[in-house]
Amino acid sequence: MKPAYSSPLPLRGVRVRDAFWTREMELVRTAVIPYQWEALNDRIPGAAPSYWMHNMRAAARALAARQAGVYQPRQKMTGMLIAPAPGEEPVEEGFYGWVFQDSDGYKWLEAVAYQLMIRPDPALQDQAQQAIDAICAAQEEDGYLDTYYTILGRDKAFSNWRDNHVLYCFGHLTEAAVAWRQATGRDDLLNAARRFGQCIARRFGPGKERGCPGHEIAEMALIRLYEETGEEQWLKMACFFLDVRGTEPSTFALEENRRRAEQGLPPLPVTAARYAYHQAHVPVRQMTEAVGHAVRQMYLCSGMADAARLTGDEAMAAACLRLWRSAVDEKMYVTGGVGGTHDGEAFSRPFDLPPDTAYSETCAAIGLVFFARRMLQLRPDSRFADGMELALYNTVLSGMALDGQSFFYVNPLEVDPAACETDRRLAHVKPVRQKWFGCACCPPNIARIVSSLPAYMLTRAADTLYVHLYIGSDIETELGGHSLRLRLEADLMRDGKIRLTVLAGSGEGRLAFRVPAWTDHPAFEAAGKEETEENGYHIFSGLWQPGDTVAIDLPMPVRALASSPLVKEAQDQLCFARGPFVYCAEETDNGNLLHLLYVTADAAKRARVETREIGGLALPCLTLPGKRAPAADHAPLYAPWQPAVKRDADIALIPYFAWSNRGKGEMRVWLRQEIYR
Ligand code: FUB
Ligand code: ZN
Repeated sequence: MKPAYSSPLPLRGVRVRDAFWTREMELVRTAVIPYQWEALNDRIPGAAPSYWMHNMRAAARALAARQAGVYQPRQKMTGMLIAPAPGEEPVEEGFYGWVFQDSDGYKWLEAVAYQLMIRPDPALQDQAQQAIDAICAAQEEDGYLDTYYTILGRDKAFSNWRDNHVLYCFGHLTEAAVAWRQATGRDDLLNAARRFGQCIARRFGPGKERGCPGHEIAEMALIRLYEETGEEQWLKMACFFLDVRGTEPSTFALEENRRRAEQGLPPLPVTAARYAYHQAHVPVRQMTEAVGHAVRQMYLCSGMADAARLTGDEAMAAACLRLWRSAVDEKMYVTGGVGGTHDGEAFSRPFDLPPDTAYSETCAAIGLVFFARRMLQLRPDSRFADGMELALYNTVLSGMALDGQSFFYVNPLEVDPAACETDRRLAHVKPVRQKWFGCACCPPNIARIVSSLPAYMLTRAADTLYVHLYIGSDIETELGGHSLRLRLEADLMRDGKIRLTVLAGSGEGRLAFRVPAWTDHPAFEAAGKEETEENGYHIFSGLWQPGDTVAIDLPMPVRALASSPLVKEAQDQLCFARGPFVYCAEETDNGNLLHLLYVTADAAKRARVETREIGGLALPCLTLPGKRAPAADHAPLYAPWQPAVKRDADIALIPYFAWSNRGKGEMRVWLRQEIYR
């Protein structure tokens, strides 16, 4: 029987009450969102300026000047980062930053909206309203809304969808607009998104000009707009963008050649490799491998999965499954990160997962979480939730310092600060988090995903509630047409003992609990209910009434993980994990030269789990028995082989997401394996 599609619960229906995640969500509310507002207004000393508010105001000025017939752009459109000349101040009328700078503030607004759904905060709402007023003032008469083009040359507004992120900004605007309406009931931002959408639709669509986003996100955003408003045109627009992608004649090729013609250059042939970066090398239903820019690929997959669910498009769903397998079974780091190469911030070849030169962008891991949730909606299968959880607890969180005031864009699995600081091959890898970035896509993306955590925890089909993530929470839902109030008690930082209690209401239906890949011998108990297992979910069915409980025990042994023999860089190395957390060794605890540490798989069984404080947070850390090889200072570079006399060493490991919160030092996820012969 085909499982019914499921939907996330409305955010207001789930209140997170979890020792770990409540703190993360509170951190985002109290520290990250205020910090990012300062960043958007260029008030963080020593941080790269954002120019977000500046650009909104400059666009409004440009519009007024255009109306008065005195508008003259002062800068050239280069498609690259625009910054004031050294020693000069930004001019009021100028655009600064990347072409997609607008999206940073949209993501911030989306995060604010989610937080307002959790708890009203008039001061924060006012601040967001200021941002929205600035956005609306920057919108053109015909609905166009992209400060880059409004300031630098509206006549070119639709000339380069491949590179210039117009639809990326539109997508983020739309996501924020839907969240804002859900949080406040206000339509101001939604109308701005609709007007921009209509402006695009007047020119592009079936029977009009063809085009699709060079950086995906509009697809899933349009589907959200459709689901929020019921206005079918947005679903159609999303499907149009998906259908155009990868078909001939390539719209990107046309744009490229149009620009070349403008410069008097001959047209270039279209090569599949060139377009793979944008996932425009084949039509979406024929895609088999996750390729190109990793964030783009994950966002595309998310839009495809949404479209497959809403249109029942089996070929699209099958392509999503192939892309999932490629991304997760062949190209994902053990930390849930994706994008193995900094060359194009992209997916590399299958099994090419170098730990030190990894890209593993925070946004790409966030994209994987988006994709996973949408796959779960299509078909509840615990493997999607396993991937989602891995990315969330490790790479997504590693993107932000424990105090919420600095961020990683790239999330390596091995760091030697001296190498990062001197070796240009590692220029993208930072040993410490940055206050802000010229390209600041990741920090506000973390804010919006953490603030909307409940959207990933549970989904509901007509008669089944799926618990995908074990995060303590109070849940209001419907089951079999009746309202239920449930309490889920969980604390995966401590252990895998979970309890669900029906607090109020009664209803007939199924409660489905994920059996995580990280547990062994799990136990599920609920008196008087029928039990089944389906696609990695333990399901109890029956009539649920107040006082009913489900007791779950998910043992969380420390696990030693090895990688496929095809991952060259991780051979004969082990990494340790417990529950959803992957661990790493840091110099602070173990001294430098972490490559000289040796472990055995057996050490997992002898590991001690101890709570230690890192960055003010009590975290479950591991101590393993291992060895350290000597590092003789004056040893010759090469010498006849002799057995190294390794000494016993206790190896201290901390959760990967918490690395680099105690100053600069080496870090390693994969540790060398001591091989006994
Ligand atoms: O291009 C917009 C965003 O900036 C991408 O998603 C990130 O990878 C960064 O390049
Ligand atoms: Zn990013």
